[in-house]
Amino acid sequence: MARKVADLLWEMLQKAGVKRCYGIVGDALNPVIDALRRNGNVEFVHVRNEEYGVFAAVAESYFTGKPVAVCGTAGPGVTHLFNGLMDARKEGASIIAIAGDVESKLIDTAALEELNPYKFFDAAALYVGRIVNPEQARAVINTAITTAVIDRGPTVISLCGDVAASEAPDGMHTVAIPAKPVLRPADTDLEKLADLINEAKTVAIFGGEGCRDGRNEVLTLASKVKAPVGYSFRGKQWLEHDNPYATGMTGLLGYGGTYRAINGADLLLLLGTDFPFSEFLPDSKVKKVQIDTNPKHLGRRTPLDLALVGDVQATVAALLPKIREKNDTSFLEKHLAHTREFDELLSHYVDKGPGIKPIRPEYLAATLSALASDDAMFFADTGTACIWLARHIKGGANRRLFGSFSWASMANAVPNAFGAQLAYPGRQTIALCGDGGFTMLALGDLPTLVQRKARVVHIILNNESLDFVKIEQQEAGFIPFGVDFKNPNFARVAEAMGAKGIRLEDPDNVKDAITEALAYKDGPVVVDAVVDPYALSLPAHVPLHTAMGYTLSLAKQVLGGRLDDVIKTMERNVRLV
Ligand SMILES: Cc1ncc(C[n+]2csc(CCOP(=O)(O)OP(=O)(O)O)c2C)c(N)n1
Ligand SMILES: [Mg+2]
Repeated sequence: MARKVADLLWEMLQKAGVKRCYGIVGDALNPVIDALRRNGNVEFVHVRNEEYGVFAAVAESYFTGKPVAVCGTAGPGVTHLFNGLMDARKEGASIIAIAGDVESKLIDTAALEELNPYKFFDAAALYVGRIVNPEQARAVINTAITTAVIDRGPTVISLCGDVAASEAPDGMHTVAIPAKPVLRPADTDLEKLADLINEAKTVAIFGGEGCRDGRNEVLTLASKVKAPVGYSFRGKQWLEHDNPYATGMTGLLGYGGTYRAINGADLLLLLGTDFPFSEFLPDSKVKKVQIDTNPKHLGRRTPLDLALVGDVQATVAALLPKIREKNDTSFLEKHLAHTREFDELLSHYVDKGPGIKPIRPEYLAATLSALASDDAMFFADTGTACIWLARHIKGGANRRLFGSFSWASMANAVPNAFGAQLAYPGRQTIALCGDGGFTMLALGDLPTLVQRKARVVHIILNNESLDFVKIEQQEAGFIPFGVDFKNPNFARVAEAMGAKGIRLEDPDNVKDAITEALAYKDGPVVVDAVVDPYALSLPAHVPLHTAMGYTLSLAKQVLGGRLDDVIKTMERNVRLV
């Protein structure tokens, strides 16, 4: 049989390292999926919603560093991909979306399911190619693959069914993918940076995702200049564990001494981070330097004294020999002490947890962290799950944490976990889900996990509310509205779907339930944990007229970096009103 355009597609994707394609088949994609079947080297993962497939692909790509394919077919199936592709764009995952297109003779005729891929994918994709002629295929597929891999983001190949089924042109179809380039600033800029660091009495570091490969270099720099090291949510897994200089996170989810450290230093080094909450970054009192591979990140969150394009590992390695060791540890000690105080504060509801019903999410998360394995992978839904992940799930050299940290979509955790589980079968994979998030996307695809015996541990924070938004509304001085709902017993629903279900209502059972869930080897397990919906929302209990002013004041305090004081206030009041 003659080689088709669709065969060429899978050959090239396979050569680029694609192992899986997540999605749903249909019309324009039928010849494409038939070619996948013939090829036999790329696994098709049928999901019940294309969006779920993209979130799974995002996590697989993020952790393996390899490109992953997703597919959806003409019009409606394609539109379901969109939210996941935005997530891929923001989280930096190499995703190649194969979008079924109407027959080429129908383009621009308002045909059934017709969608203009250029307009539609404009906000999400780094590149959109529409194959309407077999002669274009090699170049378009090559560009989609290399762009996704090198620029780490989503690209789209829009493919008409009739063209996919057409004969492919002869010729070479290899895909040459370069290794990640080493990017380092000019020597003059490195000299300027060394001077700034050597002249500063106190230095603080704030790192993000860009420290993924540069952890050792960053810690060596911190030890040389006695700098406290704070991190963004995406930097947590690279910089928190086994780090004697770690002072925690800042921002709305923050904890620890970082806010004061970065606002109180002479010089702040922003390393590989695009931390978006400018109001937590210092003003001109503190000199600021930013290092990032992406020039668009430089200076957009805060004005800089020096901006360097480079990857953190190569740049800091080149910098280290130019740095004079500092001996004064008092600045570092002060902020480490503050971090320890904060840790004690955070442990309050963990320590008291066994005696409090409904279950405190802090206690649930901390128990999970303690019982999970050293190489567990944790995923959190956007919502309060992120707060508990940030504060109570401890990182480790081989632990991994992921979420929709930059796009902030709901319902990401379970599909993320599924993708990671397929890439690393058998490794402990835990999704901390909101009940809103679970019912939005995860529930519909639970049968997919059952069918594949995918070992995803779902821990549902069953608070019968969109709690994160409830907190947001209160902090902005609104009366909570549109945020409450009723749930079924998710453990029973899970059992009916063929998964293992565990209903958890009593704090005395937290340890046993989590132990049982983590030990389950036969497929997905759903722990339906009925948790305290007021865990972080004291103002809900306060009379309304007081609540307005009070919550506004709380928000301002949080924005002013006084999260510790806010928590102290809550600690003292939450059970009294
Ligand atoms: C797709 C999407 N819709 C809406 C939002 C706004 N939003 C952010 S968090 C949240 C509430 C999440 O509720 P749930 O999953 O129950 O988690 P909880 O905060 O209650 O733990 C909402 C509605 C969003 N980020 N993404
Ligand atoms: Mg909820």
